[in-house]
Amino acid sequence: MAIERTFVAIKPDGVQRGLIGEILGRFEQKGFKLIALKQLTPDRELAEKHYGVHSERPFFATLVDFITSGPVVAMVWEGDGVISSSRKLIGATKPLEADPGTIRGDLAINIGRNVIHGSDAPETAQFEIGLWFQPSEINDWTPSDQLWRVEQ
Ligand code: IDP
Ligand code: MG
Repeated sequence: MAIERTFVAIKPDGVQRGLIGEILGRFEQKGFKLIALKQLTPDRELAEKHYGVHSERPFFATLVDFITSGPVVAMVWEGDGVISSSRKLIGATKPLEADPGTIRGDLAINIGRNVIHGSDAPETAQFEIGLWFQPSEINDWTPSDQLWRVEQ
């Protein structure tokens, strides 16, 4: 597996429900490396670009209303295979179909309130990281316990 970067965001419902620590902890405990983190309320332009692939879908306007309704916690995580692994940690889009043990499976019920976003492929990860973060906001660092997570 190659070292990858992925964009993850705790949506306004996750922030409002006090789930930031719980969600962040799952990525930390897995062993991925947090290289960028900020809280912001996205404007419509950012939200419409982020969800541009869904612009023709009937739920697009309500999705943009929701994601711009309050603070979001935006992150970049780095590690071996982090893009697909994050999607597994997150679980299926419909929380009632998400496996127990996943973030959506454990913490959500409704598709429109599924608490977290994660990039679904290398191209979308690159696009979303560039959309939400300036290069100067991304921190390249080596965790002091790296030796104990990754074969050297
Ligand atoms: P994903 O978040 O698992 O990648 P996508 O299909 O990319 O799922 O959809 C983006 C977001 O749009 C979902 O997380 C969900 O919040 C919302 N969404 C997707 N499909 C529906 C729907 O049928 N009704 C309402 N919201 C939806
Ligand atoms: Mg998606």
